[in-house]
Amino acid sequence: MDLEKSTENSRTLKPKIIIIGAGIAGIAAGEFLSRKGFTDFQILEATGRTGGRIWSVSVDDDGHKAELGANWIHGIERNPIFQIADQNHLLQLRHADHTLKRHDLYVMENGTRVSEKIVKEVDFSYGMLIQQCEDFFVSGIPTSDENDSVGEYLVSEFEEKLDKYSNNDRKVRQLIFNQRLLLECCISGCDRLEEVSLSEFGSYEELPGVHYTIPPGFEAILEILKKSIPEKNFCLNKPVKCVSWDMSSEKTGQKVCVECEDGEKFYANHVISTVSLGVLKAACDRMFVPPLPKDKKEAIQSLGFGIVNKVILEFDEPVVASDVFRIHLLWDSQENGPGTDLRSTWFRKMYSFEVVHDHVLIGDQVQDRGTCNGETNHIGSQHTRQLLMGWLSGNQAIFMESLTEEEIADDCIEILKKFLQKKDIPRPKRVLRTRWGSNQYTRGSYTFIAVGSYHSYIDSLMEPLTPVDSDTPRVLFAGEATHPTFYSTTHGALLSGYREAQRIVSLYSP
Ligand code: 6YU
Repeated sequence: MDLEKSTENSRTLKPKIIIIGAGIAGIAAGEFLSRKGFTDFQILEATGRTGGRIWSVSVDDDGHKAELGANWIHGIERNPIFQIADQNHLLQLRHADHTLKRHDLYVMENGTRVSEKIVKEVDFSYGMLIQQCEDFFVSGIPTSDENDSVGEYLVSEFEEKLDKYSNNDRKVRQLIFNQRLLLECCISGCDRLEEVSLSEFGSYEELPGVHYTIPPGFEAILEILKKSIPEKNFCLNKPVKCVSWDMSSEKTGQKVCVECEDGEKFYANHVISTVSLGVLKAACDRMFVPPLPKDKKEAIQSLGFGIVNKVILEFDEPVVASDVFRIHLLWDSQENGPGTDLRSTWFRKMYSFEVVHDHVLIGDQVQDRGTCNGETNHIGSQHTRQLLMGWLSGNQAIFMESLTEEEIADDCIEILKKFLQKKDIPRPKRVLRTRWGSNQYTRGSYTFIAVGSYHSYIDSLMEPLTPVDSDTPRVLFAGEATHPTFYSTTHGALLSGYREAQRIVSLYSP
């Protein structure tokens, strides 16, 4: 019998589907399939937990959470994550005016505080320059071939703006600008902005509206999506080794074989892969048989996938004054070149410490003085715990992964002593740090369009694999890296999961 014809007939039946990865893209795909009555699917997840790069951990017994991965809902309008959070009352603890009650400090290495007026002036110029970077893509303005990086553009344009300042005034502005570059590296997910394509920078679409955190934890979004997926459809601790996508199984009429590291095989009509771009970069050659087409491999190799890590310090007593939200670290200089001793410089890539939780313990009771976006009240001098969080990216971020928690604590104490000009910073009770770079099932944090790659590569990345003798997509690709405008975000990942599930559903709809 003509196998393809038999498959065409079976299109009236519900197919068997394998989803690789239980991050938000995989869970969204499963939720969409369930909603459409496609119940015959399995989500194979390599690790022992669902969520992938969404990972909320409890920091006490009172429900306070710290985010090891995704932190903010990036914008409100048209953001499906915001819609889920809002409809399910996950943002109720939020107080819109919280940040008005606390302020940021901008401090130089010698402890000198920089005036808000200068910061605002630099921020204004910096914001204009970022806008200009985006305009190259948005308005189709060509960039110069030799100088197509966000880093080079920002540095050379800012140099010009600095021309009218001299001495200390110039130095302070330069330090604020340098600090903004470190922050931008974390936003873009790169080591240096010289890696980020200027011509493609504006392809990322920023959604309007504020950036919320989710007080019960970002994982609460996943719990809501997971409600429509039966538990039996999840298969944890099942790392997939190989996807054979041009294999005919006459017995089953199903065409894709997914082989796991433990040797177990799953046969399916369709597979949705949601593994990260980092995993694809490291493993795509051995993961797909036959090999991926040339243009997809080129896209995988060329698109950027950087490392962003967090360092979270839990103190048993307040370190930062209760009216401070964030300390911006204005380092004197960056020592990033080859041969730099990372052991003595890694922390210079951290651009701030922010207070993520600050609560007072009165006997057995806990009163919030403010989560990331929470309310701040002065409640006297009872026992106060404080959580500070720092971010860093690139080589320094991967180096930090190799340090012990004691070493990280030692270095952070020195930073706080220096910038706060305090002799007596207590030892943190706990250090939590992420290791997204060495996590073998992530191999980095999120996608950016690197110099030499193109936004159109995302189209190649998401293109399904269809055997030559067929018109039926067998392996489909979702995950944040496959969203054309919202790459690097949770909403991009979620929408990509819906998109690929819909692609399958539409094959079976009359
Ligand atoms: C957001 C935010 N946020 C901070 C940090 C990180 C990320 N993001 P997953 O990897 O989750 O799932 C795949 C699963 O597959 C996983 O469970 C694996 O274990 C499994 N797997 C792998 N291999 C397997 C195998 N062989 N077999 C079986 N299973 C396997 N997003 O919306 N707000 O604040 C941040 C942030 C530190 C690490 C973020 C944020 C990114 C999201 O977390 C991420 O996109 C999604 O969770 C990915 O979900 P997924 O399902 O696709 O993969 C140029 C330019 C400008 C553009 N950039 C602007 C940027 C704004 C975003 N950046 C800031 C991000 C922060 C702060």
